[in-house]
Amino acid sequence: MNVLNHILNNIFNTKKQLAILIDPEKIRLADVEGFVKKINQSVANYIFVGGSTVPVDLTEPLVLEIKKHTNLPVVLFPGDVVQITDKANALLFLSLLSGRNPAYLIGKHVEAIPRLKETSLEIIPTGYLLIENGETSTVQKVTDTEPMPSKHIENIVHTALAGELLGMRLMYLEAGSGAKSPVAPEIIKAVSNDLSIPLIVGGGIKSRAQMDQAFKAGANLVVIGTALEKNEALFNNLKRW
Ligand code: 1GP
Repeated sequence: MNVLNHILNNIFNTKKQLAILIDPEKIRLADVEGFVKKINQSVANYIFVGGSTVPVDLTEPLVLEIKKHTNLPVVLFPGDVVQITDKANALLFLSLLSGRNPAYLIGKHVEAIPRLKETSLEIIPTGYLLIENGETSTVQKVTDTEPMPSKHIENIVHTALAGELLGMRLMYLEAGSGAKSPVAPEIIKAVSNDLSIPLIVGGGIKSRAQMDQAFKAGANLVVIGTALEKNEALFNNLKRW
């Protein structure tokens, strides 16, 4: 199964898409089965796995455990090279275009090559834009970069387009894990109006209404992580589109 084609086909068929993000540091292996069963009963299309500060060797056992309980594609959303495992279906090969830290623009990617050369993982070049939302996010701390001011919408759009022209196949607008508020609809709308590649939106989405608002503004794929970790009852609102 090719994950990028799957995403593109769904967009072609005007289908909304949801990914549930599981952070290996935030779940015990014993709880994976129950959590994944709830994902299976929801409208989710993908399971993303990753986190900003995941220690070595937590990702692979988690991916294997998830795969025991679902047929959904498992996509790595790594904070660092050590989170790469070929047990997943695909890897978002993220370049932090909002920042100016060369390590997260190209350095980590070079470091990842010895691992990637040995895998058959589907690798999806993905532009990643961290948008400011009033507090310091973990991504900001870990990558030592500044988020893009949310007022500077034109600059956000230009950065996304530069990523597209550089050959990125997906663009991810990120408010930060557990953000107080998600990326503003005006930003999503402006980026999606000009962008030709699929637009992913995540960070701080805590309700069905916020998810629907992101789709209405133009997101093709929404990511929810923290809200479901904290409140599994939210799955009840994700059973149908
Ligand atoms: C974080 O965009 C993802 O990198 C998801 O964010 O955990 O806030 O849902 P939340």
